[in-house]
Amino acid sequence: MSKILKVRARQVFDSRGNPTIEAEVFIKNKSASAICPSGASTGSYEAYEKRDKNNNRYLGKSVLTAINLINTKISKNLKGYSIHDQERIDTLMINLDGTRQKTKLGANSILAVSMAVKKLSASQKKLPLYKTFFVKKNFKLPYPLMNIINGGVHANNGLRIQEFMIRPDKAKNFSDAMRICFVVIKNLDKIIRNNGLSTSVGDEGGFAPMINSNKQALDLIVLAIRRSGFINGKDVSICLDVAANELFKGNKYSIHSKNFISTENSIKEYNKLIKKYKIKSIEDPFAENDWVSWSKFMKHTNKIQIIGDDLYVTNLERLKKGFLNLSSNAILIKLNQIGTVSETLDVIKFAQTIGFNTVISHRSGDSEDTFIADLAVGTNSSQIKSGSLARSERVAKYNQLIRIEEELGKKAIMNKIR
Ligand code: 2PG
Ligand code: MG
Repeated sequence: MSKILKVRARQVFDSRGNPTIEAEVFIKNKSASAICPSGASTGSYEAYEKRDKNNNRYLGKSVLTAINLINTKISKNLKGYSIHDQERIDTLMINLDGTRQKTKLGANSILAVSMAVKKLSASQKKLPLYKTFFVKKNFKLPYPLMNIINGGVHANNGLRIQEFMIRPDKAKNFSDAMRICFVVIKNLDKIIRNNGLSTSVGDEGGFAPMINSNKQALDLIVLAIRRSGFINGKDVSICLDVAANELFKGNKYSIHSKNFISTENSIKEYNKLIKKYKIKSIEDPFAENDWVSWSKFMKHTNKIQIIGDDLYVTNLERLKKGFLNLSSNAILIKLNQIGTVSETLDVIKFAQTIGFNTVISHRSGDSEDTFIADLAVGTNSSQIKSGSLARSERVAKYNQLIRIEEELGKKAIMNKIR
C-alpha cells in the first residue's frame, strides 16, 4: 500500500519566473508533490543546483536534465521503497549521487523528491505534515521574521544590506504576530508614499524604495513601528540579514557604505546600529570563510541573535566548526542548501542540542509550496523567515501557520526567543 510505484517530475516556475522542479511521488491510489525553491545570494558551500546551462531556449535556466534524472534513475531506484522510510530513501539518493555537493543528480532533483516523499507519508498516515517531524506534542508556533524592506541582490535600489526585517516579540499568538506585522507594514507603506518614494516590492515582498543608505531604511522602519503604536526593541524588534558574502573584497567589507573597511571598523559600525535602532538579530554579518570575524563579532557584541546562513549552509560539518569557533548562536535552515529532508532534520536537532536557535527560511526564488511552515512547527524552531505580507509565495507560508494554529486550538503556544 505504501510502496513507491514511480516518481515523476515536471518543470514549473518559481516566484522570480525561473524554471524549477516539481516532483510527484506515486503509491497506489495516491500521490504527493513538492516544489524546490532557489536562492540568489547563495553560499559557495551549498549543495549544487542543477540547471541546463547550455540550453539557450531557457537562457541556461531550465532544469530539464534534472527532471529527466528523476523520471529515470531516481524513479527506478526508489520503486518498491516504503514512503515511510524517509531516511533510507534520502540515503539512497545521496549514494546514487555520490558526490559531496550533490553535483551529479543535483540537490534540486533530490530535494523535490525527498519533500514529496515526506508529504505523501504524512498524507498516507492521515496526519498533518507538521506532526510527522520529531516534535510529537506541545507544538509551538514560530515568530515570523518579516522582511519588510528589500535590498542587496533582492532589489535594484542600491541598499547595501539585503533584508530589513521586523519580529513581533510581544505577540501573544501567531495570529497576533501577523496582525502586528500587518499594521507596521501598512504604516510603512504610508510613510514611504509620503516621502515620495515608490512602494514597489522586491523579490521577497518587502518594499524596495530607491534609497541607498541603511540608516534611511532603518529610520523608515522605526517611524512605522512608532506610528503603529508599538515600542521598537520591545513590542517589535528590527532584525537584519546582511548577506555579507556579497559585500566582501580583499578582507574588507562595504556593509555600511560603498567604502570597504576592516572587520574591526565594521563591528564598530554594527554596534552603533544595534544601539541606535535596538537591533535584536543579525544574519550573515561576515563572509562565509571569514570565521575569525564571526568570532570577533560574537565576542564584541552584546546579547543579540547572530545567525549563520551562508556560513553553515545547513551543513552539519560546518555547523560543528561554527560551534567550536563560537561563531554564532543561531542557524538559518534552508532545505535546498543541503538537499534532503533527513539531513536538514539532523542539522536542526544538532543545533538545538548545542543551544542554537533554529530559524527556518524560504529562498528568494520560492513557490506556493508551504512545506517550511510545517517544518518550523514540527521541529520546534523559534522563528521562520518567509518574506513580507506581499507576494502569494511569501504569504502562503504564513497562512499555513495560521491554519496550524487554528487546528492546534488552545494547545497552540508561541515559541520562546532566547
Ligand atoms: C537569505 C535568502 C532568503 P537567498 O539570504 O537568507 O532570504 O536569500 O534565497 O537569495 O539566498
Ligand atoms: Mg541569508
